[in-house]
Amino acid sequence: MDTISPNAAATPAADTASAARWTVDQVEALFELPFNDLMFRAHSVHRTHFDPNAVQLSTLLSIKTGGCPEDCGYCPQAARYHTDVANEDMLAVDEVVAAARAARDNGATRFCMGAAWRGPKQRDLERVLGMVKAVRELGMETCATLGMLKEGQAEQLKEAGLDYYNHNLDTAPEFYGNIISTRTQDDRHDTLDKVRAAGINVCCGGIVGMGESRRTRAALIVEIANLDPYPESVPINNLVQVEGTPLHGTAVLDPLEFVRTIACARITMPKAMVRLSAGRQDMSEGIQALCFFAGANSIFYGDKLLTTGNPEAQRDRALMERLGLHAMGSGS
Ligand code: SAM
Ligand code: DTB
Ligand code: SF4
Repeated sequence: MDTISPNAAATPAADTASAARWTVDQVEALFELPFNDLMFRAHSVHRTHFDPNAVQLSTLLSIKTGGCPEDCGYCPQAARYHTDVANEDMLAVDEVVAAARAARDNGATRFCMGAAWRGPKQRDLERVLGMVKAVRELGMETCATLGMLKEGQAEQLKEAGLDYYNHNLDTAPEFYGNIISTRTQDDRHDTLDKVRAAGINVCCGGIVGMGESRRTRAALIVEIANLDPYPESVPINNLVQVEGTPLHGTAVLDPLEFVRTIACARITMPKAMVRLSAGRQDMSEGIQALCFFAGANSIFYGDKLLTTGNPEAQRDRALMERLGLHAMGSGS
């Protein structure tokens, strides 16, 4: 049990990966704590499990951009929305290796390759396997996000040396149909199960700021935290509003509510890497500092996410320096 809690409410039966079962009421109660109580509790959990001043740096690369057949309401890469994103063929292995080397030389320890697919075709997967092997040879951790996987594909990725597979649940079950209609959350769970069964680390998070309620945010955190075991890596994205997507023009989330979401992820998934993901470009440095205090210990590092902007690496280094944060080494 959590003895440092300033408030005995909302503590699950245990805090181990497989035993804790959170309820939406419990997590909503966390969201509703006075801000200082929530921050104290989240930071205390964070310190118990991590060096509180270490931040892991992951760099993203879009290896296949645009033209996606899915209809995710937030995404600039869906073929059906008219955004400024130009479709591009899949990159060649050597282009990816060059980008990964640059990311490594800039201080990133993990390289994440994203593709605008519903799922990879076998021929496309084969080129990705070559990318994974080559990036690993640079001494970096590898991550891929390629959409839904078919039988046997996760095993091939594992065999190539893939360390993490990113596949987000994105939002709570009851809100999912408002955002995406071309697949169900069960489809997402099916791929997450395949990734877990293949022995690849699971990276699974979601997006907030899509017009959902606080209870829906709590339900998203519960859904992720109750995966058994919970993911090794949990990206929390703030919606990046892109003109031409259905969610463009959504009321912007109170930044302190984003911080609360990070805190709830930390409390419910004490040993996971919690990534302060998309949305940092429009976030003040003060809010980012609060996110680190609340338990975020990973960021996307580099001037671009997949198609949208991210703070320049130089600016992130300066922020880390001001906050006395250091980069986590590879493998940590
Ligand atoms: N196509 C694959 C899929 O959807 O699983 C992989 C790439 S997709 C771009 C990866 C994740 O990026 C999505 O699951 C979503 O969480 C996130 N994402 C996409 N567009 C976003 C946006 N505008 N703001 C925040 N996160 C976004
Ligand atoms: C994740 O949770 N966020 C990243 C990564 N996983 C693949 C993607 C963010 C994408 C933001 C919109 C874009 O740049 O296209
Ligand atoms: Fe396609 Fe992924 Fe974008 Fe959805 S989030 S439209 S699946 S690229």
